[in-house]
Amino acid sequence: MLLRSALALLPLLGTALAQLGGLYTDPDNGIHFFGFTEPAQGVTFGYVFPLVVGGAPPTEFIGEIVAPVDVKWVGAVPGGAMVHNLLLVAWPWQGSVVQSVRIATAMTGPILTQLPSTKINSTHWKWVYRCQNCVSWDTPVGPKNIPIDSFGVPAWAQSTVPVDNPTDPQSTFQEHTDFGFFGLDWTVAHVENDLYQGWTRGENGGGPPPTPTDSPTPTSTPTATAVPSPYDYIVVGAGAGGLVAADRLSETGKKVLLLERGGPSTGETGGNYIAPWAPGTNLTKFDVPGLFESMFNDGNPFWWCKDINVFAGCLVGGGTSINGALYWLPPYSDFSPGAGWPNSWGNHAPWTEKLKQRLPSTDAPSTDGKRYLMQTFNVVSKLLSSQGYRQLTINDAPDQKDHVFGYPAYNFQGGKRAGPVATYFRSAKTRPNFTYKLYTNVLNVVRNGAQITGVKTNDTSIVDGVYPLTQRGRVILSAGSFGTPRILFRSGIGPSDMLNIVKNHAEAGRFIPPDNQWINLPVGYNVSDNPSINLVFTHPDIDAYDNWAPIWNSPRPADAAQYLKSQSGIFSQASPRINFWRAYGAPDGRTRWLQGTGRPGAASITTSYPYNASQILTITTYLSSGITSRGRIGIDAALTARPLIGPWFTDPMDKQVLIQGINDLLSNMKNVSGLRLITPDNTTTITDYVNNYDPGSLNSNHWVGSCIIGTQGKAVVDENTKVFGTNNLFVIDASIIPSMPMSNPHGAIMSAAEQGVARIIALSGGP
Ligand code: 6FA
Repeated sequence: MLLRSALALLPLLGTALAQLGGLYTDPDNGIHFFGFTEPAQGVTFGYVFPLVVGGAPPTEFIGEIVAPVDVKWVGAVPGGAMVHNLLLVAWPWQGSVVQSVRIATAMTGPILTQLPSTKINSTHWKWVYRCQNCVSWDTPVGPKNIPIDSFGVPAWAQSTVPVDNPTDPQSTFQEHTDFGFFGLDWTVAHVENDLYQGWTRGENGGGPPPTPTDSPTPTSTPTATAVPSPYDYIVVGAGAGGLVAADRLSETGKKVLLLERGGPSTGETGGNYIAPWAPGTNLTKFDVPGLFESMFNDGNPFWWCKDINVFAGCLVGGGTSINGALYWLPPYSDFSPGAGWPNSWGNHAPWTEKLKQRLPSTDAPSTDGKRYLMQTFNVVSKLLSSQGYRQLTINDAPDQKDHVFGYPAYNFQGGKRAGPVATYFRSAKTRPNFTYKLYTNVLNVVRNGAQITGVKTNDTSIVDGVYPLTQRGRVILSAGSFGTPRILFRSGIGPSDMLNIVKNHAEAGRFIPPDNQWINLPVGYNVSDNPSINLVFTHPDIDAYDNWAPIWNSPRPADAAQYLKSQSGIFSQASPRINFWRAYGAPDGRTRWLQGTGRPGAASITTSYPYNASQILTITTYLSSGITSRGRIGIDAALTARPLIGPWFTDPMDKQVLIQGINDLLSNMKNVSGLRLITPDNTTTITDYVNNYDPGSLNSNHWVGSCIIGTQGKAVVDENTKVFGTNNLFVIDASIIPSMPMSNPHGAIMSAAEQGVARIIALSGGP
């Protein structure tokens, strides 16, 4: 991560697992609905149809949505998937409910009528409606309908962020903050026509509710009958590791399925979260590099994983779609035996070369080749030069990391975020043997002892939510340093304390293999992350860029216009303006490296000094390669993934070296006229500042090592990235990396993925 840490825990909204709906009677109107209350915000969705008479299917239904007032808009999709489907959207506005039908393609005139039991009180709003001509419709991909004579999987979506113009029923709105599906047996969601017609006239109740035998019981098994055809490779997670793996696997011509729990990110993936100043473009928040800082102060941060209590991106691209995009080619030492890699990984350079061919870096991302807002570079480079540092093009000499500084290298192309999404994912999608599914959360692998036969997901449109493997098929977990361990725990792989948490969980406990099939591996141990300490300065030359606060809503007009015109200027770059490294020997005989990143602005300032807020800059100092501290991550009783033991400064030598590095950096500040340190101020020493630093703020979100590569007994995966004790389960993501890379890690992760996936392809016994 760059400069940010999850000071506050993200709210736990709950995972969007599909569950079964059932019969309920609304006491306000006596209507017998078939529906479901989702567990995140407690929004209820109900539907009821008239009976099928004389073979003529009904063309309409009555529905309702009941939502807490905190929920600002709700969408119901009875047909079950968001694309080419009937979408009904409603929100409360000044005592009324505003309603609309959304569908991109032709429909024979849906008629929406609000029924009288619609109401709003101090805690909830309720929309009861009749939807005529709403059961079937045409789409560019053929006719679609609500499957009223079978089992269906209606979808729902909602947001805690209001629509853009609440008086306009066709108002635009930002992407939902939560969504899900539930299973419903539409065949029983019908009542006598007379009763139904009475309800359409606003009559209350009447008639007995359908007998229990007519209605689905919430505990019954879904009757989804679709069984997907088996895949040769299933890759779980579309992040830094997963996209490299999926693309390379699909090059082999084998049948590859990529499952991603989140939704689209950049415009090319279907993302549409666009700043108010870029209407009509496909330049989403995830495309525009200069919007990076706005990831952390947005009212609708749907991209963060809600069930991981540090920052992690749950969308296409994973962390690479929301990060600062600092992209470093790894030095030799990152993959050396000394860093914990198996000897057979020693000659790693060709794999980094493959990565570089596919995704070159740039340190001048603006399309006009110029660099903007460079005052921070100028000030900090003066400080470093006077300490014997020299300037390099960093990625031209990855092995030179002592006393060097340079312009930040990014994964941007054409002034936009590129990363693995605009490269590996783009090419995978062109291949007919490659399939990907979004919003598909993998819960566990399905295994029979050592053999994995498929993955279980939240997809209720297929039998048991399971995507099967071919007989010699393989699963590759790429769900990240927290996501992959959780899937392993839920699959009965890991330390027994974590597996027992799963076993005791009401839902997950039903699917964990029996104890005698548990595989005891150190999943979650050996975790490291860079401890990072922020130093805040002022200098009269600095333009703090309004501390990045207005960039989403009201940026400096000329900068926004320049970017819109040609993807050039300040918005073509994320906030960092300089990076540097220095090596330190230590009394324990190890070498550790200090990394620094400088940028205009500051995430937080604690100072007794008066200061000019328009002249602030931050240097984040990290301890990187050579670090010896380790922590542990795991899950709690709600299955939220979280650090159990923080990985920072468990070895005091790490802290000693970082303090030394900071003192050295500050030692000759007087050589840079006008440079003033404001955080920490003169009320504390550097040692006390580091000692008293909030442990949560030490987090860099560069987590590695939770499924460490190495030898049996010490590691989770072997030198071919195969999980010990299994025949066909592999891991390719940050979690296999045995120790902190030299720099912000996504370059090293993608490079590791190149070698890892090549080993999987070459390994005998596969598809
Ligand atoms: N790394 C850098 O190199 N440079 C940076 O500037 C940088 N900045 C940041 C940063 O600013 C933030 C806020 C964060 C959170 C991280 C940063 N990092 C930076 C770190 C870098 O992004 C991560 O190290 C890197 O993305 C990790 O790559 P992995 O492949 O290990 O994991 P990802 O998180 O990228 O992807 C996991 C994917 O799996 C996600 O798309 C997720 O939605 C999906 N997933 C998780 N569980 C799943 C499940 N059960 N089913 C299906 N999909 C799942």
